Amino acid sequence: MLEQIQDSIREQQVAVAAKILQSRGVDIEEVKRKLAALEVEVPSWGFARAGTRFAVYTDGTEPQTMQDRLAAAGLCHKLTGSTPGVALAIPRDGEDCDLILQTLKAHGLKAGAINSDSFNPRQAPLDYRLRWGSLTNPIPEVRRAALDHHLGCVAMMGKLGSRNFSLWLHDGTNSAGQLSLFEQSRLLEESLRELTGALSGDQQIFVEYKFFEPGFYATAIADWGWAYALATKLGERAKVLVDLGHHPLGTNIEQIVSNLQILGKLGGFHFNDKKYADDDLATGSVDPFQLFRIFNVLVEADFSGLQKIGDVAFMIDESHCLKDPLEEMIEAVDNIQRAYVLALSVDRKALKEAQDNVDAELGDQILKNAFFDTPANAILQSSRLERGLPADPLEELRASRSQQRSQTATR
Ligand code: PSV
Ligand code: MN
Repeated sequence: MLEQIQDSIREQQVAVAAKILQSRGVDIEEVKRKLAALEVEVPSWGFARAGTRFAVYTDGTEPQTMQDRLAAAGLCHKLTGSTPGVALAIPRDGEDCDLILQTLKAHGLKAGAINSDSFNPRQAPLDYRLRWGSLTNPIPEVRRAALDHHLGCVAMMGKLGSRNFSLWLHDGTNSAGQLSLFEQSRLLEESLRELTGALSGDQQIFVEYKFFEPGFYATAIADWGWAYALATKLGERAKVLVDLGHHPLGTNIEQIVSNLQILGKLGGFHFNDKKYADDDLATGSVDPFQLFRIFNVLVEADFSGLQKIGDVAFMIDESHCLKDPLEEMIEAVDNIQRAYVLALSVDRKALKEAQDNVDAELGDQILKNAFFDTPANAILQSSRLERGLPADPLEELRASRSQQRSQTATR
């Protein structure tokens, strides 16, 4: 009975949504079609419990192994229908490609970007001396071994059928006397040229930047300008990766996105949200309007033909410290889909006219209408139901977990 009432309310809401969109010159079926085509890549590390620099508060229920993490990713995809690709961190997820492939397949998944994590100390020469960096480490033996690790990751990409190499380096300095800035750049470029030269077929490398941490004085790739310069030097295969958490407070990220699109160098995103620094919170959980503004730019570029949405890699990179990691991942996917629906619901013709007429007030009202007055839930839910997915994946997960708990309790 309750379900029937919910279904009928949903139907009415969808009919209203269709009318609202129609009044803005937007076809709801087109929005649903685009939404269904949006793939969001989830990181294997995001299914584990993360922490701050102070502690990791595990309660024993979190995935510990690659197999556990991919099982959780499989569940995320089953519930959302939108996350078939999983970004892998090497060596954390192991280096046994057959085992990784088998596990991915068992859960209906595919390999996403390969993250060549070279920040965790391991066997010599990649031991404590990684404190001086990886690809810019002034100790030749360490630098070579770090580069070899990256080349090993490229070899794994071939075996796993992964297209994208996500490059983030922990390289940086804490003071001006530690390393010449010129030397840091020279070593970086030399290493990256060899790395990029190893790519083949349609493989690409995404250069990620971050203005601080762990280098607090000068990180090797601190901002989008330098990431762009490197991507340009490295050629066609290299693009820039925008991690939302890697900017100083107040940065206009959507402008960086549009600039990179104009320059033909936007590779993709690491979605997350922040309040103060690289907080790695669920994307859209602190500032959903920022996420909307970013999607607004992406949709405009898609419509104008500058860059198709399908050519952008949508990846999540979050650190799930407090909430249940799988739940927080589903929350993030939902927030991304929501932002996309809202951006697709903008009255583009009216916005263009307002901008041509320098009617800034009207332009802002048009964006605000789309953000605040689009029944996004109804659109998202009906699109999911049409694809045989649960209307609310988070609620579905919670319901199935509580059912499992009560079954175990009565046994
Ligand atoms: C660094 O802060 C980063 O954003 C990079 O993408 C890493 O690969 C990721 O976090 C995982 O810690
Ligand atoms: Mn990142």
